[in-house]
Amino acid sequence: MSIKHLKVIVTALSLAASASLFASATANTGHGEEAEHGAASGLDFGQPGKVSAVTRTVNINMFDNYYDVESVDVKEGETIRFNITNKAALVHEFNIAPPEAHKNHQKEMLMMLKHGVIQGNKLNRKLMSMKMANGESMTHNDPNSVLLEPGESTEIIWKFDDKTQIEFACNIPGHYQSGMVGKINF
Ligand SMILES: [Cu+2]
Repeated sequence: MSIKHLKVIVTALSLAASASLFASATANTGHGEEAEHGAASGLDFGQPGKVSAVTRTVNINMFDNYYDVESVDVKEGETIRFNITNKAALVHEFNIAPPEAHKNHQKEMLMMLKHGVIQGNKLNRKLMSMKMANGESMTHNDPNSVLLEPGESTEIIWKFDDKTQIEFACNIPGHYQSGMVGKINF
């Protein structure tokens, strides 16, 4: 066997290993449908992008309850860096996903609200990291989404793979409905 062939096998093995790591990491988010759409997100409508592939930076500021950007034009296959800042008085989310995924995520956000993970202007990150009695947890660590307290900022680098209908939205109960949602236009 040549070195070249060996390399191919090693790469295939490490890919398989990271794929199963990713699967267990998403399963650990523990919130049912969320885990499913999290796992599917890489295949369905895009994937976390590489820094080296970023073509553009889009600044998104969050207010109560809206984004200062109403839509973002992207090209198929483009990788965009979103610089997200919460300039509001309350906690908000920036989540890139198809409309039906937002709808599912809203149920989980309602749970997080009920359990005191989201408390108006604060996130109980300690509670988010704890396992609940049923073995689930309320971590919020999907690659396509961030939850920010007032004054916090972060970035998401996202590669838009295909022309599925995608929106960026905040799924904290009532926010999507009051207009905290924007379109990704291909
Ligand atoms: Cu919001």
